[in-house]
Amino acid sequence: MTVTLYGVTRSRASRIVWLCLEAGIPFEQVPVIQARRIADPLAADAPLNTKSPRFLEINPNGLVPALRDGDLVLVESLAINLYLAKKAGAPIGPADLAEDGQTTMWSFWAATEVEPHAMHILFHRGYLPVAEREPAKAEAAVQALAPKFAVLDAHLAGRDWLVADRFTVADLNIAEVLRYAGMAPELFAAAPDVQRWYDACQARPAFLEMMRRREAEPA
Ligand SMILES: N[C@@H](CCC(=O)N[C@@H](CS)C(=O)NCC(=O)O)C(=O)O
Repeated sequence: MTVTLYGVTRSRASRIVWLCLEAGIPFEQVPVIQARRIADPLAADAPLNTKSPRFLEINPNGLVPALRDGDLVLVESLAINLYLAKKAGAPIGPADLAEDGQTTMWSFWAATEVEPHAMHILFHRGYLPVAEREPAKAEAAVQALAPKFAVLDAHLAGRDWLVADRFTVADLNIAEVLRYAGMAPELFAAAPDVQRWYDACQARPAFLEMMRRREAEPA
């Protein structure tokens, strides 16, 4: 059955687009845009956005992505991907309980240990107008992420993928979170096995198609 994805691809909805393309899950995309990208999100002619009452009924947190699968509504991008991967089953999803534990573990690791710092790098090295950037915040985030990259690098030494010997939702979720740290090339340079694995993730046709769709959207 077709699932409905709420969120433009220039958001964390990218993660769900990649997963659906990778797993061959049919999806309809409702391009809910971030309210902060609109001058007056509540104006009568504003596009559907994260502050629109119609979207807040779906996700009262006012954040994209959200997913509808029949009567089920889910929010939180990495949890949505874990759900869809289990629905699709192996190879993208876990083949057994141990793999389920590992894919969940790595996804929580990315959400709690990596993403907050990666967001500082993204905002203070690229996203914010130059006058609003605080280089010290980006530098502190790089310092905080260096040991996390070292952990990932050690895990990937001699391995192609994070869990089992195939590309799974764990690789996809972690690669998407690390993309937000992309403006800190020094982290990748110090972790060659992370760089090798990251390049392999981003060479996948489903990733390239997701990026093509993302770049086709207005900036
Ligand atoms: N932990 C949430 C974070 C979702 C989130 O922060 N989404 C951003 C877009 S990537 C958003 O909707 N922001 C609303 C806005 O900026 O107006 C998840 O992973 O789904």
